[in-house]
Amino acid sequence: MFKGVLFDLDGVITDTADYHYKAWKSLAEELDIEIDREFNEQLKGVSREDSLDLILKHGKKRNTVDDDEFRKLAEKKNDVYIKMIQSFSEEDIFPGILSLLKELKQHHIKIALASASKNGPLLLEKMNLTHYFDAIVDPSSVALGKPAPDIFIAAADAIDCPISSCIGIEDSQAGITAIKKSSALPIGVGRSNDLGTDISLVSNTNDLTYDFLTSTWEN
Ligand code: B16
Ligand code: MG
Repeated sequence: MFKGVLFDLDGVITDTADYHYKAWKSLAEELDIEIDREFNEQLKGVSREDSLDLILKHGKKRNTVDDDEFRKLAEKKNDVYIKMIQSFSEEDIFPGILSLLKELKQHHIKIALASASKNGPLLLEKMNLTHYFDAIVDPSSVALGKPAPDIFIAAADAIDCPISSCIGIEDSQAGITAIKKSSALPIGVGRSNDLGTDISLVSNTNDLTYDFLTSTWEN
């Protein structure tokens, strides 16, 4: 039986994936770079700096931006994003997530956050979810971001569970790859077109119940 669940945040616990996209899109427009939702699939789960790097390369402008300008652009995107999430509250928790967290607690399953976002702790606070988490990994403490497995391995360590006894839940291509490499069991939130046909998927977080996790684990 699984002993721990490692949660991604943006796109799994709440709808911030869309706010990240909108904040990047507005920055990209200022730089005369066109991005769409299909391109955005590559940005999901990827750190702020790596996302900006991908956008600039996509617009063939990477060489025109020096380190100082790069830092300012990353900060600018974050300022826009922070404004967007100021009003977040319990009402912004995706359907089914609160009851899943409660069920996991009742069954003494450990819970960790494995989000690439430096804003993760702030969002959990705003949604009043911090107390459900036995550990929150600081993404700047791991050597490599998703799709490397580091953050999921660190999350399992932080809750004292062998990684092979953990389930990881993700909405991004980079995150699913990271979970697979870590040897935790992946569950995806999204479409098979984006996340693949070889893992257990839900299209709606309402389907993420303790029974669903158990049956996925046992299959
Ligand atoms: P921040 P997750 C990721 O969070 C997002 O999916 C990704 O779009 C974002 O660039 C990254 O966090 C960094 O976020 O700029 O807030 O530090 O999906 O891993 O929970
Ligand atoms: Mg995500």
